[in-house]
Amino acid sequence: GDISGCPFHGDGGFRGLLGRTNRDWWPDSLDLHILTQGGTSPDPMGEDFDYCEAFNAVDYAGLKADIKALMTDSQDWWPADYGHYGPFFIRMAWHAAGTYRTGDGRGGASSGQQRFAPLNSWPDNGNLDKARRLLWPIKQKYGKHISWADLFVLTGNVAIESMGGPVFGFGGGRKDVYEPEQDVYWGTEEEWVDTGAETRIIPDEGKALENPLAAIQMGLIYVNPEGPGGNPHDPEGMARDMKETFARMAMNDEETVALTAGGHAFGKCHGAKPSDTFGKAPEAEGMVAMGFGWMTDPEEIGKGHITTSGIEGAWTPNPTEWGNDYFRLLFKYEYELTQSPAGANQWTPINPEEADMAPDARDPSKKVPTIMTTADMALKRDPAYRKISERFRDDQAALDDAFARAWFKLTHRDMGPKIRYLGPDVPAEDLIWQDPIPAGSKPSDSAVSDFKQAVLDSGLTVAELVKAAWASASTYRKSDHRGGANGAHIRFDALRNWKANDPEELTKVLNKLDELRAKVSGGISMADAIVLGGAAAIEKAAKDGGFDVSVPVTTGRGDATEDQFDAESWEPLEPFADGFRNYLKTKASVKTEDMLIDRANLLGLSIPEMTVLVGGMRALGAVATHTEHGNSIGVLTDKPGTLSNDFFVNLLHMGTVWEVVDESGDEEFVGKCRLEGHEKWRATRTDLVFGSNSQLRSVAEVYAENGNEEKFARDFVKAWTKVMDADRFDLT
Ligand code: HEB
Repeated sequence: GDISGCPFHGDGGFRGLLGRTNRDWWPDSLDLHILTQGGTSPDPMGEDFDYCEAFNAVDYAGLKADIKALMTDSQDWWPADYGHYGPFFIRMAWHAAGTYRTGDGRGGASSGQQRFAPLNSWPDNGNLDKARRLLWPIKQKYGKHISWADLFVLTGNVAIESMGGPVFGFGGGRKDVYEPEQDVYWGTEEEWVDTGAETRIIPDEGKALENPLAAIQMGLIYVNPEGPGGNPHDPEGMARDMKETFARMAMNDEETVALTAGGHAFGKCHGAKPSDTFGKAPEAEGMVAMGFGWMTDPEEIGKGHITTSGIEGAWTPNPTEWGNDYFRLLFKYEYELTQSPAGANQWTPINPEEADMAPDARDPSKKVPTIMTTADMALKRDPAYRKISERFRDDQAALDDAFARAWFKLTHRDMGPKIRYLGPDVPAEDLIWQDPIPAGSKPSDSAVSDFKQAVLDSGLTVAELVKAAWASASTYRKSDHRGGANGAHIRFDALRNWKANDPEELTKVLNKLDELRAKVSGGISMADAIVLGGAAAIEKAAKDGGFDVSVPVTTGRGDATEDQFDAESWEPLEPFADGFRNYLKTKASVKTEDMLIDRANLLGLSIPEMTVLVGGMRALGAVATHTEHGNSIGVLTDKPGTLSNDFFVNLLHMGTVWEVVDESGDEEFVGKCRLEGHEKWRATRTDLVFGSNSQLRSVAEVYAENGNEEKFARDFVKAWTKVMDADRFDLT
């Protein structure tokens, strides 16, 4: 991928890592932050709670039956359109999952974030607060055995099934969190979509959608249903926005068409009244609203006078039944641009037959016109979408299959490998986007020690071996549980040739490891060999530093085959910066040290773990070759390849003064002898931040202190092992 794939590449501006945060949107909201200071967890279930065990003990059939019964158990405080909550719940599940983006793997359904700000108050999530509250009695009944996150998705599935729609399967295992995620960048705009946030793709002005964002305006899940920036007269722009945003959700054109048409086979849009007659979003509401937002006069609710998107009407004559009416009507009629009672742009069929009209949501005896949004119209106005739509119109079975599969992918995309799925409805079929890996086997202890010895005798350096193991394991991201050392995907061209990996060197190392593992009796998988090579190197480096530490390796990794590997889907995993290897491809729209923090977060590391890893890897010489000072930048030691705390000692040494290397644009620094002025070291922002930032400095000091040398070595090995094992879901 080129720079456009960089999750931090914007349109030239400079921004903070997190953009606009909850505190910026709602300065008055209660600050619970101070209670999690010092690492105290907000999770009431405690550390010992095992959600997998709890889920596996759930009365799954009873749970599904209760959810199904709820579909038609209309409540006066929020009556079901057509007497069926199914469509409403599908939208809830889709919006829970639809925040996923490939750029950094964040968003998605897997932690139940729709319960928290900002998502609970996104304009696009309007009235979904009611959907979640309808589910509370069921959540309460099944308690710890079903997480909110799982319940959202399962309810979407049951909704589809209960209306006769096709479902591919369900995997549970989404453990709830009890706080808003703070690591997700949602953009910098200071307005929401409904109060003036600009659309993010304007080709005429050279404006492209900033990575990793996948939504077209602040507060939307994907596109603006009324058209680009609300303009219904730009069919090309509409299709362009849909293609761009859905691609960032890992969906191709066929999946996009199937999902949109399949989803809109159900339910209706709500735009009965101008939206200024409705209350604020939940996060901004008064206390008596008890977490609800978008308050409507109860009498109006009873009459069905609801406004959500502002668009008004159903897509089909049978909004609670799966079928092909959506495509039938889309192609049968010419549609004209009209306005909803709330003033939104929408499309209405010209001269519809009575039988093609929809029932009123509260009064089945009354007939109302159906509608299409501008986004729906793209499915026939855009040539590529149209071809797919026509095929689906004429082949119901093809639509059934495509919708079921795309829905399953949508709702499970961020769960990682299939081994993380729980429950009786997990489909047997392996899917390429799950990054399947064959089961590995465990080599004998003697095979492992023979192999490690052979590696040390091979002439490969400590730095080379450590870099290779890091290149493999550090692809992991906890946001969607993809990447990692398991599978040995690093040996495929697409990954091996990432610039961060020093491809030539890595190729040499991998070839050597491959050759050596073949000589060991019983065999060792390539994935294990890469990790064992790193372990052997670190043990040697520790010994050279005077520490007798062993680096534990849990073998049993498997090797993915080429046909289990979808190279394109791995593109967003390429590191554009990896502070651990002191690598930076190009200056980005965030500070280089921000990118270290981001990567540490995706690896699941704490501040001390991040710190000790950086210091250790620098001492080992495991830095990428990317500047003229390639192999030495940040390596603040005169004995590289030895595991020592020299990086911290020398970084904090008062005998050194640092200066910016002018032509580096503030990215590179030279450390000079304070007394004599000669050059001692070269370093990057990622290095100096451990001396300049007061909090990181306090941790760096610990590792530089006399008496902590061995602690440094042991902490390094522990953090290293954590990264190597980050994707070992087979171990627990
Ligand atoms: Fe949808 C609804 C748009 C996709 C499913 N949507 C809706 C609405 C709108 C829309 C505007 C209305 C809301 C209210 O309430 O008002 N979508 C849209 C767009 C897109 C979409 C623009 C992209 C293209 N969907 C989708 C998907 C799905 C869906 C993918 C799934 C799969 N939706 C849905 C549903 C509904 C909706 C089911 C209904 C809901 C109710 O009824 O409540």
